Amino acid sequence: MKLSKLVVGLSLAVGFMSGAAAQTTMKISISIAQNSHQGVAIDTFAREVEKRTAGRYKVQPFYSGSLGGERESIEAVQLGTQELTFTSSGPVPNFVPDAKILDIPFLFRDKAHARAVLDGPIGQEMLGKFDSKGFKALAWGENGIRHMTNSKRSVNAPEDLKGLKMRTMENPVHVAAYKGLGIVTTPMAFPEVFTALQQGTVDGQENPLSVIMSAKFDQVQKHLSLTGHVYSPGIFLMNKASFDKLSAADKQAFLDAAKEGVKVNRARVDEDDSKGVAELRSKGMTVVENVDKSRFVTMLAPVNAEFEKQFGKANIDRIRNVK
Ligand code: EAX
Repeated sequence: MKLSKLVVGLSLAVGFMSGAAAQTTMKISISIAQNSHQGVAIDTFAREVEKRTAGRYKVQPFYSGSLGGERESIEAVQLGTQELTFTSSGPVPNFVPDAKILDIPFLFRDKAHARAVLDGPIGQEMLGKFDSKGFKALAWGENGIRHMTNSKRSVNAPEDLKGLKMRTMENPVHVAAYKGLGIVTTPMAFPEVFTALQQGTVDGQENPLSVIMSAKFDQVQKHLSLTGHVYSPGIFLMNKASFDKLSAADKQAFLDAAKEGVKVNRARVDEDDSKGVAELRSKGMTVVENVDKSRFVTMLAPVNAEFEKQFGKANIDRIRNVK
């Protein structure tokens, strides 16, 4: 055994013998199942925090919205009744309005573009905007590229969406855009979606393949169209006061642990995207793979003009122009 390992082992043992008085347990939550791209993110984060702080901090993961949906979890993190959450950007603009710009449909060319933006100066600046709202945003992760499902008909073109009743995230940009596509929008927290689809309260919903599979929406939805209409960022959020209390070294440990979580999170999204269509077909879904996205973009022109006014065309172009 290496001497360093022996020293760590001994100090841990001493820690336990003295009652390990310094151990702090924190909660982290996701709204979807453990067996998912978000599950691996928080499980890895928890393991890495424990390892990197030599067990002084323990992170307890909660899955499937057992602590509430994403909006409720973000609220709890802001208040400090829960230290951490991994969430999609869906309800984030209700807390940090500047983040709205990231949810514009067809803003990113693909995942590589989105990752480059989020990991680059624009994404890092955006993480800083959470500070004044009671959060420490540890890192951008990924929810994925969103596609539409419904129980009524194959969607090949935007005209097919007219009158479809769809659950949307509680996100003002999404709601405006989907209305522009003729969809009847019903914002709803994620934990309620399966039942709403099952009971026919809504006809459809939209989510990345990772979410569609982990939530087993194939059991309650017949049609999937690879609309790829919007990229959905994920984010590791921590209560600001809880983060500020950490030593400089522990702060770094939490930031690094989040980075490790993001790595496996993105790798799982890639895996899900590559096997998703075959898997969902094998479960009985009808999949339209070749969707003419330009027709959706054209239909969204008036809504996009509105977004340009609201967020500034230069700010949107800055994102679009990242190579
Ligand atoms: O974060 O609410 C949603 O549709 C989200 O994409 C999902 O809960 C995963």
